Amino acid sequence: MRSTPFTFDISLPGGVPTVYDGTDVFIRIVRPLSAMRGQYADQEAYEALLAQGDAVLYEVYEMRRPQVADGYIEAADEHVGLGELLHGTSIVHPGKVGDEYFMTKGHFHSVLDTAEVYYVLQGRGMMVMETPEEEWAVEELRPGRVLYVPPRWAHRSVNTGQEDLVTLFVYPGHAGHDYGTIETRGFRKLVIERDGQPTIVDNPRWRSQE
Ligand code: S6P
Ligand code: ZN
Repeated sequence: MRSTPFTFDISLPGGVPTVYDGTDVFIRIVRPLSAMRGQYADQEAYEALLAQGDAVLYEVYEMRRPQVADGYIEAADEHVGLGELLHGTSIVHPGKVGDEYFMTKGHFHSVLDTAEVYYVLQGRGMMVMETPEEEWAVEELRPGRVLYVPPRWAHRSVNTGQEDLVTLFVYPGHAGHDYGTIETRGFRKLVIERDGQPTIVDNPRWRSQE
């Protein structure tokens, strides 16, 4: 793993990073439809789509960074270098489950007090966000836009367009990921297509932390 300055290119359209002198520098995470059980409001549409095949909803390419013992995050069982910045591309494919757009699982950072920056490279979408204090926000994503996700805000990318939604993300190496809270509660807001337009609606299955 590199401990000297390095560069890489992100090919567009597509968002797949290219490194010229290494093959194992990116971690590639692929999330299929089957990894999203219980997350879409229309369970029937979910099962019907899954029956047609386990489509890939999104992919993440994250640059490997040093893993050191003093950066162990117990809550996430992850080892990372304190002071490192994790970064890479997130690619959400276009599509819908019923009238709800393809989206990421979404998460809080295990170290809640860590932020993240997103830069939109391609496509159209929304970032759905909320805090444990039950504030919520939705911001539009379009090429050239930077989104700052402050500490404490859970975040989920939603692809509302016809092509891949490609973002570059950067966040602290010790942040870790808490997926369980969102898996249990869902987000307060959903983004669905209504009259051909992306529309923000209440999640009927959202559960308060109380
Ligand atoms: C990591 C950052 C992104 C997401 C990616 C996939 O903190 O927010 O790299 O991991 O967009 O989303 P998720 O919710 O499956 O991790
Ligand atoms: Zn994150």
